[in-house]
Amino acid sequence: MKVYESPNLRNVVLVGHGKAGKTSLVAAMLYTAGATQRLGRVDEGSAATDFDDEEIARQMSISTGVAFAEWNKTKINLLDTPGFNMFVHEAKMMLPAVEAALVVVDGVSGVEVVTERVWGYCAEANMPRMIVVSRMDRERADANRVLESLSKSFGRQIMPLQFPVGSEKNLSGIIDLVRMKARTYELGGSGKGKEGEIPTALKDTAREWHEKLVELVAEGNDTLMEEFFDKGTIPEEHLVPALHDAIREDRIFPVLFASGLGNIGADELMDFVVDYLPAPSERAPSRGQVTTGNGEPPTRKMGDTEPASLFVFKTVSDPFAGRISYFKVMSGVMRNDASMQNFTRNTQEKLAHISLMQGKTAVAVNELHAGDIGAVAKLKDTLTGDTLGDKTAPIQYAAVKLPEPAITFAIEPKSRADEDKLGIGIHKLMEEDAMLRFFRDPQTKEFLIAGTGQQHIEVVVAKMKKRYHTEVNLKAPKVPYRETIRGKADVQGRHKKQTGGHGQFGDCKIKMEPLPRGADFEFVNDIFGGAIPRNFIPAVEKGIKDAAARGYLAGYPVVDFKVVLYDGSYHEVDSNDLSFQLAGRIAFKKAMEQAKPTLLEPIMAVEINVPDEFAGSIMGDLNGRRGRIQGMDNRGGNTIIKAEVPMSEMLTYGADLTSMTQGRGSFNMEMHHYDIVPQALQEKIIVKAKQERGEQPVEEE
Ligand SMILES: Nc1nc2c(ncn2[C@@H]2O[C@H](COP(=O)(O)OP(=O)(O)OP(=O)(O)O)[C@@H](O)[C@H]2O)c(=O)[nH]1
Ligand SMILES: [Mg+2]
Repeated sequence: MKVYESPNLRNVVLVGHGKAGKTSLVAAMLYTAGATQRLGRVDEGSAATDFDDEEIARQMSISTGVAFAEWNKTKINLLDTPGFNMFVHEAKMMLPAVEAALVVVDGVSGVEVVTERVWGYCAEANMPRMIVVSRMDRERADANRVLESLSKSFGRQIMPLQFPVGSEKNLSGIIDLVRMKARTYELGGSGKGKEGEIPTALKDTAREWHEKLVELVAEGNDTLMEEFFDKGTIPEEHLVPALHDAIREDRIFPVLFASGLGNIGADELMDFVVDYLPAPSERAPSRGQVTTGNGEPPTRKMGDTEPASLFVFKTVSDPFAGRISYFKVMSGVMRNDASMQNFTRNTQEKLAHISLMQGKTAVAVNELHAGDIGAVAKLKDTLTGDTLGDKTAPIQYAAVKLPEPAITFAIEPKSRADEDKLGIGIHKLMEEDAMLRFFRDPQTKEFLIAGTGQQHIEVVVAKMKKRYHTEVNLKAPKVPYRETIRGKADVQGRHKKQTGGHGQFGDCKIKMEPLPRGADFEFVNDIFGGAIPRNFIPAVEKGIKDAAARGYLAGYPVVDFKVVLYDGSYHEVDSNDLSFQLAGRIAFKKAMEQAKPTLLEPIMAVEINVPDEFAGSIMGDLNGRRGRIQGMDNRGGNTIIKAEVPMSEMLTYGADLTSMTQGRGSFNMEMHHYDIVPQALQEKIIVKAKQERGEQPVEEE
């Protein structure tokens, strides 16, 4: 395996709406570059970056696949992310590992809900973007319409660098609008186009676009502007580097055209990636997140002469190979068998057998240079988001922030044997799945599993069965209600047991008041003069926290409140930690009685995309679900509705939307905030929660 250095590397992430053609486009590039013997196909389960059993079974990407193509003396690392809304956080997680994104858009649908979502992730990270309109061979694919849809969503910086020749099943070539040449392809052929002149019928279109392109490139650059005014054009040798800079600086978002399945345009796409997208060495130095010692956090350039550091952006728990960590070399040179410090966890790791990943296949290498991407198996403590590096030069890069999971199910092991294996299997899966959570309801003792949506949890259940031979039943989704207070309280909590022998004594006085939503919990110690000895104060706090976790109204955690401990008393002999914990609990309960407790429910931010004719009925339906419409937008015959809706009303929305729109609607939702549950519903929820926990409903006095 040839060794590549930063100027000859390109790291790109493929992002976009589900089924836009990302995985197929990667397959086309790999085949065209000679990395695979055949053109891989998603529908045959042979695409290099969709190799997991679940991906093959569902014919969709579930987690990011990593592969590379060697092209024009450059290694292009390709990170193929899933576009299905429940897995789209993967796109965000890959951004620290790349210098550019290929935003893949379907030639028929243009910009879709997830396209805008991933565009937002890229914009936040100032990530250079190149748009690839794929599936151009499909019926009703239309270059002009897609360009319009792109400009409408992303503005005037959208600029085609190519234009297709022929359309739908007669798609036969691609025009390069920079060099003003055309390439002709055979649908389903080798992927290597034949260069020639632009067909006469398209000469005018091509010229118009070329001029617009030249103008836009010159806009940011005085010397080029002058040249443009003098000569009426900019020669290629000036245009290409200027375009490269404009793309790197997010001044231009170029648009290319292709067909992954038909293998059209992959060669020129790779040419463009090499020519126009930035190399790792062009990236601004990466800043560490944690200050070590004095002053500013350290920074590293993506160069070989810096001390070695690497960032782990993905983990796979393979039942046979064990844990595989995917990393980006952020600085320095990584050699096989190196020992490195994990700065996130303060442990040492040995990186034996580093490799490059070609889909599921590991290709062994001896060294990897700054800017490259690789993988290593069997690290002891390292997980996604960790920084490793040269012990003498500590640095820690920021891990990607993700939203909280949106949905919780109770799961039940099918047998005793399954129960024993359950925790082990799920914990392994959690290593590779950043949005998976697993815990136990402290009251019902049920196992709970949380994720981004029903399909996500179903994938987890399928993996548990296949990989760890553990079978579970899923029970109806649970809404993660919370409790809070709306009033203040001032109470005393006293625990006293002094009958014979060693007694117990704890006594505290607390004030309780509400905090803003999302503030969780705050504890203030306001004891003066030793009314409670300092060493018992954490026990009071612990007692209150434990009680809050168990809830007051319906067993849901109490949040967004502040406790001020301001007085109390103790006993020389009988006071101990436990007594003060119990005093804290008693005080908490008494305070809740006074402080107007209330239930909170999760409210989801929902985005629904339906053909215009369904918009009216969908809005009416949202009303019935206590939804609040936040906005509406029209896009090429479709209406996008944005709304905030309580989660409890959305548990079966996927199926409901399908039946309301004959399968033509799609939606996306994520956790947005918590809000107070209307009074009339509170009582029902409380009664139900108590029944589920096997408690008798309390009669009101
Ligand atoms: N006609 C046509 N079909 C294509 C093309 N590219 C992909 N497809 C088909 O479209 C479907 C989706 O393609 P994928 O490559 O899996 O799309 P994706 O963007 O990776 O989808 P997710 O992984 O779910 O986000 C598959 O059935 C492909 O065979 C293309 O260029 N032309
Ligand atoms: Mg895919």
